[in-house]
Amino acid sequence: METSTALAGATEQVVSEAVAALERRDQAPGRAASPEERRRDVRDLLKLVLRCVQEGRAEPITKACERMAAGRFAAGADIVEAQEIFNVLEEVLWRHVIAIFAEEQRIEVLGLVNAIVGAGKDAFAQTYVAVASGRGDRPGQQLTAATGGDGEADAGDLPFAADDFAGAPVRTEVLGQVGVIILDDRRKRNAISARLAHGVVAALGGLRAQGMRAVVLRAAAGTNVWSSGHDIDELPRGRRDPLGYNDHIEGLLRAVRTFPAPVIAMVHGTVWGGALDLVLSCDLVTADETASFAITAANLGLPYNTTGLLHFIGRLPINLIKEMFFTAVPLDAQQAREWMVVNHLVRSAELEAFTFELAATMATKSPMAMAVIKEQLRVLTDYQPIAAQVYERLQGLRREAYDSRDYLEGLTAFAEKRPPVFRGT
Ligand code: KGA
Repeated sequence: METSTALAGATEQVVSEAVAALERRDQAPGRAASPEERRRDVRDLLKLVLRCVQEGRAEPITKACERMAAGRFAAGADIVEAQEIFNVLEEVLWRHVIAIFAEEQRIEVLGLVNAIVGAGKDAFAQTYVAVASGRGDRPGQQLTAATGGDGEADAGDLPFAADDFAGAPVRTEVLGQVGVIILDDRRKRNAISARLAHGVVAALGGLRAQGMRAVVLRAAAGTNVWSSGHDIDELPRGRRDPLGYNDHIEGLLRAVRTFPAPVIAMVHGTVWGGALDLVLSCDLVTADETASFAITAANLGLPYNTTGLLHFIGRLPINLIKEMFFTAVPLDAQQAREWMVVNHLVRSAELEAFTFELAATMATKSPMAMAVIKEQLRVLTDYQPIAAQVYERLQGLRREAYDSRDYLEGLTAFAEKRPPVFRGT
């Protein structure tokens, strides 16, 4: 079947499903586009994707997305809202590709569509950030703010404003000098979507501005999943690093790690995949008996990034890391305590009181000393110098994995709610 014709036949359905999904996702009052605007945006983007599929090249979408980003910035539009259109369209197209095509052709078209949407999304983000940094008149554009001696930018280098994420599934509270960040996306079990990640970063920015001396990062009460990890629907479908430096989850980890006061992960419930990287990026972990921790990259066929592996190496024994990565079996709370994944394991009924008391104690200590010590420890433990060719070799190996059929199979199996069948190709 001719690929672009087959996809074009599904245009109306794809547009309607994407618009409906965007409406379900965006509950930000006063910020959301009208349904007509959404329909127009989705339709325009889909047209570009189809043109690229037909021409077999990504240039039409990258050029158009660069223009679109400049226009959106000039109109004061939110980058996340625009990025959501790419994410949703990718997700909906993905379902249609699975329904329309079979076997080899399905894999090929999935790879093609995702490379095209990914190229458009990258072009959009890069142009938006470039325009924003050139103009210098937008609240969130401290794009080149403080970089450490190691060259790693802090949360301020992220391309969005602290007040840009009113619709994120994240809430904050303030208890004296302790800030609390609450993950609250029950529908997706606190999956780390771009929206949730940006919401946490924005919340950290807000709490920092209020001079909070310690932060507790927790899931909303009453949930039994602390976080289900990276939002799998937002992972690129091959031909693109799923955990690149500019990926939202990476920005979130950097924001936590560089926050100039202690961040305590308070864990009630299960922690999956990239959410474990987030928990371990916090300075301390408290947990109750419902907590468990799994790293499920091997279930998805996903090659974890080198920075992420260094986070684990800096925090856990290598034999534990290997067992967790190779089996994807969760560590229960007791095992997590024994392996020192958690600092304190306390009964559910006492978790909040215990954690807030710990945070309150820290809040009485010298904020300057704590900020400096935290930064020293981060720099000393994070960085393992590796030669350029070694890093490039690792990237090459990873690329073979994320360009593989197994990776697409892992993602497809998750979407189809079935166990993956990996073939090692
Ligand atoms: N991303 C996107 N959607 C997710 C999700 C995720 N990580 N986790 C859950 N969902 C969706 C799921 O598809 C379902 O959608 C809804 O959330 C409720 O999930 O309602 P829908 O449209 O069908 P579910 O499975 O019904 O809830 P549950 O029975 O309470 O089970 C919760 C868990 C967390 C156990 C289950 O959802 C699960 O196994 N999720 C995936 C966990 C995982 O493997 N995460 C790793 C993601 O990868 C990652 O972080 C990286 C970077 N990695 O591993 O390298």
